[in-house]
Amino acid sequence: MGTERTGRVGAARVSVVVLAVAAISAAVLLGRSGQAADPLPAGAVSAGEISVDDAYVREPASPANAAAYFTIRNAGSDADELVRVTTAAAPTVSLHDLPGAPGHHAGGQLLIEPSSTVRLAPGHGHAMLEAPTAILAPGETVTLVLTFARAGELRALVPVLAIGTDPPGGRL
Ligand SMILES: [Cu+2]
Repeated sequence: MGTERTGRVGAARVSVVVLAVAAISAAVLLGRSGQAADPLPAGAVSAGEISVDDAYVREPASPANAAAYFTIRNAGSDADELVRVTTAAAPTVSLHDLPGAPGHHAGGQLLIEPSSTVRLAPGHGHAMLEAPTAILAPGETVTLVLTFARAGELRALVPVLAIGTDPPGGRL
């Protein structure tokens, strides 16, 4: 009898220890998620420390060209650069009208400072799909390949939005 009782007490102590360990593990997990950087927005794609979201192509007013817009976030501690954008939907994509480069000029590379966000929006830069070969009608999607100097290639599936509709992320 005595031995049995001791056995039960021992088992009870073990389960208390197990519960305590489980509670500590849960606390550690919660702590980790609580300390995590801002979660990526829905629909974001990422490569390394770079993520892209709120990407869209505006339905073109003329078939000669179409503008793509997106938001780039750099979560890293090093600057990165958007070197080029390509797509199967157009033979040439140029960065135009970039922030800090007034006018509708081809802008070349786009610097993304550490821990910063760059949003391209009407009047604040766009990637221009020149002479697009795809039909860029609302409801269609286009795959853009963004190449960054550090993070490498990032592919974004981008919707074509009808003229006049609000962009993802709202108007700037
Ligand atoms: Cu342009």
